[in-house]
Amino acid sequence: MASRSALIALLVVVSCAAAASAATWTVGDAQGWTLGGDYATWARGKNFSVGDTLAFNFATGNHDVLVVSKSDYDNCNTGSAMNTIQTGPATVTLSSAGDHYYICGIGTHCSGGMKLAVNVGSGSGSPSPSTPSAPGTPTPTTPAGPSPSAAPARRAAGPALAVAAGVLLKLAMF
Ligand SMILES: [Cu+2]
Repeated sequence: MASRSALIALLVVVSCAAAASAATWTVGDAQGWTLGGDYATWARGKNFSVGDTLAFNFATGNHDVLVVSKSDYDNCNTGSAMNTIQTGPATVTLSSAGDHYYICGIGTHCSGGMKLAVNVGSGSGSPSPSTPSAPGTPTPTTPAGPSPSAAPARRAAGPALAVAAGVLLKLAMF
């Protein structure tokens, strides 16, 4: 059946479109949240936006994530964290612009390098539909009809997701 592969292609496209809306940043990339990571280097040059997510990959008990102030970050003070996440892997949503600080509260891990500072920009995260085109953002908007996967339809991610869910259900019933 040709329709079936087409549907799978649609699913792939939908997944890509959904992922493009808000970024998930895996802290330390493949290394994860661990001793020996260099999180200043990791964060450098990344454009964090409000609504993005930080994913801290660690095994529960080995590390944790403390949300702290700048001075606590600078001094590796684990005693006055604003929030403590002990279950790994952990995800943290960047809900406001500005500087955000995270340290590990286990042992001397923070002074060993398990500390992360991110600067969240205020501009790029806000959805403003009237803006003509953000500079440097490639947006293929014309959905080419018959071509299989040329133009991902980035617009209707919500409805498309619903469709994809239905498709998955149908596929599961085969
Ligand atoms: Cu740790």
